[in-house]
Amino acid sequence: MLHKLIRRKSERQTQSLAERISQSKKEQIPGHIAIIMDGNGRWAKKRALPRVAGHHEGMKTVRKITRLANELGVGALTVYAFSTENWKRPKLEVDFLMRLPEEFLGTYLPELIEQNVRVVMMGENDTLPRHTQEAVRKAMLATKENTGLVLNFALNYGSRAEIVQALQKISKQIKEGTLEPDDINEDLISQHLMTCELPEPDLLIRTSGEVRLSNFMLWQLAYTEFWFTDTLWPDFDENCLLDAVESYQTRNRRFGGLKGEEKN
Ligand code: V07
Repeated sequence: MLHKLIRRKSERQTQSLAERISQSKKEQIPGHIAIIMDGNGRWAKKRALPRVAGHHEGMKTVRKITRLANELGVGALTVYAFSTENWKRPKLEVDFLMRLPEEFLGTYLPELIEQNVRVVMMGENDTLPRHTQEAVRKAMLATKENTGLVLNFALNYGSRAEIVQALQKISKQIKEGTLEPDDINEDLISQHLMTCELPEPDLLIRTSGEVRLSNFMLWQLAYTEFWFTDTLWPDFDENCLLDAVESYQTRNRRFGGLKGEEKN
């Protein structure tokens, strides 16, 4: 009897998740979602576990959210895995974090391939440990022809450094005489950022109650809808993503018919 009750309850929950998914798909799905995955350390602390246990659990959330984003038909998902600021953390924590790409890909690359997901990365590749670079490179190579969700890992990424790098590239072209100062416009700058292949994010999610951008995609987020939640990243599940997407869809509905400047 108890078993039956428990099964019925879990069936109800699965059903309502499936229902929510199909409801969401009837409306505009954000083409690009960007996420600041905060609260892994706090999640661990609450359980008297080491911080790295929170990072590890957070990695499983990346998998879960990637699957749902792909199923919803999201075009690109950018996740902030490691910022240029994160090097200041204790060495042991940094070493652990730098092993996570390998662990993630070692475990989930086959299913990412099966789900037609394309893995890409933005950030400074050269200063990552060799083993991290190799794992990411292999995954990008193995998925480069995939046409489903683009899963973009911001790894050793900082937005100001990205803008500096773009300006350096543009300045060099001017010095060489292949570009005129008057050719500099918003499009040209966008084309020199690490996101040049991706559309701008439609929805930014930050977990764990912090309400700031922390040097994440400053240029690209100019027109993006923001969704902040107190939920810690390891606790962020399918229903949490649907909450964010539904909120985006409600805002979108309110702006129905309005395009571009009128929206702002
Ligand atoms: C990291 C787990 C998610 C929460 C935030 C911090 C910890 C997945 C990756 C990853 C990166 C590149 C890649 C494949 C997977 C990752 C770091 C940290 C450094 F190609 N999760 N995750 N990388 N965390």
